Amino acid sequence: IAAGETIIRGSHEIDEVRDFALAAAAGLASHPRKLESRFLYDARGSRLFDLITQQPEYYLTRIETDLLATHAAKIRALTGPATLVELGSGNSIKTEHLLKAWLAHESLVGYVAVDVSESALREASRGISAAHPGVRVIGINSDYKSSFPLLSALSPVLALFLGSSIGNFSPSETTSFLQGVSTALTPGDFFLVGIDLVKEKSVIEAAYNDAAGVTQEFTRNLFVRMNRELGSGIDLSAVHHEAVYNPVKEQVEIQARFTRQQTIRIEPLNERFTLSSGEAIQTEISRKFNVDRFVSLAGRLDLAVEEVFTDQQNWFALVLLRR
Ligand code: AVI
Repeated sequence: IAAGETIIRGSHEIDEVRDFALAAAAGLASHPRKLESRFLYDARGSRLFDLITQQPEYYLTRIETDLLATHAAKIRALTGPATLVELGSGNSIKTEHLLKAWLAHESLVGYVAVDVSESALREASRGISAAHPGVRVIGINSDYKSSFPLLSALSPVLALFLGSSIGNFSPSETTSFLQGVSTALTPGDFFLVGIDLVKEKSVIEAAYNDAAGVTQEFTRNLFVRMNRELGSGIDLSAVHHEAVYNPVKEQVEIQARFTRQQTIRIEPLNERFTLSSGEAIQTEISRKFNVDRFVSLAGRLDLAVEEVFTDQQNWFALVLLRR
């Protein structure tokens, strides 16, 4: 392979607006009403999420980046040579610490970035190729599941799922995701996953209610997108972001509450839903983990713990698993 960057566009045969319309209609018809969080990441949503990661209250990215910077060489020593495959790569900034540790051993490093956002993928791939000529970047523009069949061909692999993105899955989705990764990897491959840990409610809630209001805008942007793509006709001034930590379920529950009655149209399907004033639509959950319980779940799915890296306050963990 030669150094440089390639973008492979996957999943574009599906009609994205129709997929959004069907998912939105199903979510609005359900009780409680909800929308799938994957639709938060259009081009503006991805930019807003990048901004969230820079807010002082949003500790997750800062701590994970420090952990990667501190332990990248150790991670490379534990895994040996491997192609890095990042699922949901976003802006790839944190991954640079790993790439540098890899480049200290090899002149040519393979990095496969998988992301649903084409704009984020193009920008990240270009940035990495320019900064690190020894890195061969392949960007795959699809959801992470579509990349699973590639993993066995790329072995030895270090798969990455960073940022506590796994926290946005329900418990059953988490199990099937880990099962999917485990099945796709070859024995001897590695999987590095970032998880946000259970901690004091006030710290967690501050991270999802930043003072600058970026997270509020991130939630509201989902309705901006619905108005644009689905002709929903939502009064955006009636949409209020709420993020509350539920200590029993150990998850942040993020919803949009409507301060006025709304009729939400899904034009491609010619459907409409009427919400009364005060009704809410859940847009995301963000689960917080306990390391031991996470490691034992992974173990049941044939992913054995190799090493756990945490910060001094025990707020965030990077868990290195071996297939
Ligand atoms: C992408 N994901 C890990 C973020 C989180 O912390 O759950 C999404 C997010 N939503 C609001 N703030 C951040």
